[in-house]
Amino acid sequence: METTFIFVKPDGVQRGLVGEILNRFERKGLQVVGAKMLRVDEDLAGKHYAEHEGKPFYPGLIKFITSSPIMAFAIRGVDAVTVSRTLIGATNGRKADPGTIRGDFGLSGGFNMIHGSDSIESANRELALWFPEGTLEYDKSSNLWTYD
Ligand code: YYY
Ligand code: MG
Repeated sequence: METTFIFVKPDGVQRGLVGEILNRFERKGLQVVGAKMLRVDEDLAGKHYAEHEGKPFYPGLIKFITSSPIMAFAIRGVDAVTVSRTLIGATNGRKADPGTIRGDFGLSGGFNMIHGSDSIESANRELALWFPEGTLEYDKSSNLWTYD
């Protein structure tokens, strides 16, 4: 089992896509083990996107992420990091495959509705940053019928 970190970005919240997006993770069989809605400040945005500091799109990215509330989730399951990235799709909505979140709902490179950790190391770093209080531990009974 792995736990990964995702958040619905300001465009996804503003467009009323939180339920639609979360549903994709739930129907896949993944388990929600943490959830919170918040307005991201510059400090948290900078720490979260530290790897992109100095890139041309960085200032616009920070402005966007801090512009309006987001909704964050901790998501647990077997290979949760990779499975979540597959559900999310390629960074640019115009290139993302149909059937993925970005492929189904977006046409933008920047306004791409959702973040998902790109590796187990990133997930652990991001979960510590966004859920310092930790995530929940509880049995998901349907796991018995989800994994063989
Ligand atoms: O992991 P992912 O979100 O798919 O992309 P990253 O390469 O980590 O970039 C983070 C974030 O930055 C991306 O979701 C949109 C934005 N961005 C951009 O606006 N323009 C780019 N050329 C690359 C990324
Ligand atoms: Mg990334």
